[in-house]
Amino acid sequence: MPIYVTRSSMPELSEYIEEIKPMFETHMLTNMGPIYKKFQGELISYLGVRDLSLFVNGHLALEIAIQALGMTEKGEEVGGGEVITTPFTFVSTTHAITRNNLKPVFCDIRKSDYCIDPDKIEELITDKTVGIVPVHVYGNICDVHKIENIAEKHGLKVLYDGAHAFGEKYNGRGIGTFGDATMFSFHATKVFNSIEGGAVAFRNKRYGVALHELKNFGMHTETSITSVGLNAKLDEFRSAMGLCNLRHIDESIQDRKRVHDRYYERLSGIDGIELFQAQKGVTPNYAYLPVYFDKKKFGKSRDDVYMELREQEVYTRKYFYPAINDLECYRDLGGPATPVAHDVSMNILTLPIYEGLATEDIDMICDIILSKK
Ligand code: T4K
Repeated sequence: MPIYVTRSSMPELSEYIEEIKPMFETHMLTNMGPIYKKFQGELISYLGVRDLSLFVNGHLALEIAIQALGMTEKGEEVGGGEVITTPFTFVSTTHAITRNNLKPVFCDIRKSDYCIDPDKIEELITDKTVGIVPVHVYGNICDVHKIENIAEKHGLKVLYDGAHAFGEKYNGRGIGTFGDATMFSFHATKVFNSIEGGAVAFRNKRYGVALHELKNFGMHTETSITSVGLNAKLDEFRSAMGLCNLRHIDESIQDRKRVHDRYYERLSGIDGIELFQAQKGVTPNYAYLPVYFDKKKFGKSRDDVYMELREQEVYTRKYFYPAINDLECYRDLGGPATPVAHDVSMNILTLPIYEGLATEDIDMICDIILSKK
């Protein structure tokens, strides 16, 4: 059996059927129905956030959140707003900025956590900067305090792309409570899924109204349309899947920890293999298993390991290669060089990690990695 980088968590079929059964009586399938509301309430409590709005996917959640926070409007006021963000992410982050007619300005990352380097943000701020969109990449937490200080000093909005950070806490505080808002993705490939889905967690009630209206065609009331919105509502079937998966999320994360720990047992202390070191105060979710290969020391490059594993039907991923500012659609944007992001994107590989991945399979993967070229 091939092994992929991840495998979606799913409940028992009977559990899902139980959850969707009422719909066959009520015929209420979407538009923020009772299952959506139940799911929303349980998520608020699980994530420890003040409020959140559910979306059909993480990307649209991010795109709409940028608008709801007022970055788009401010961008028009200043004649072409700029948003400081990371080049080491999935392309969705950057597309969400660009599709709001804002210019992404790429700030380099730190080698220690692959997140935006807070010490390099301020030098990129101009009179056109309207916000910062950092990413908790792989579930590694950004330096939220430094970012908050910079944002306050310069009057900027902060929207975290927390697509990978579901359920994480920093010093006991839900990660979705930092910044003005945080997006979570519930895509099938994530730690937690509702098949497709996403959410924006926020504190300010004003943002809640804007998010709610923008994802529902800009409808303020039945007859009053106050903004140019779109349709990005999460439906009842997906909400039901979310409710089921939420019941098992703690066991699922616990099992990911088992997988993570086994890889670390096998791969730690090897010259040329760099593993991410746990962050102080962070309750992790083990979303990804990134490994940085230093060819000079290890003897094999990231691409060598990728190919060797592929030959044995182990499909790892080069998340996130190329760096965004090396992609065809962004490479002509200009901006400062981001050598750390470029280097990391060239040398990092994400190994299979998911609930239920057998220890023998992890060992087989490690044997292939550690075999001589
Ligand atoms: N921001 C960040 C930082 C993100 O990483 C993402 C999404 C977003 C924003 C946007 O959130 P969403 O709009 O997606 O909610 C995947 C996902 O499609 C994407 O959600 C994710 N990031 C990105 C990092 O990865 P692919 O093209 O690499 O996925 P795919 O189809 O190759 O799947 C990988 C493996 O997962 C498969 O080999 C098998 C397994 N799998 C896949 C699917 C689709 C399953 O087990 N079940 C499934 O249903 O993009």
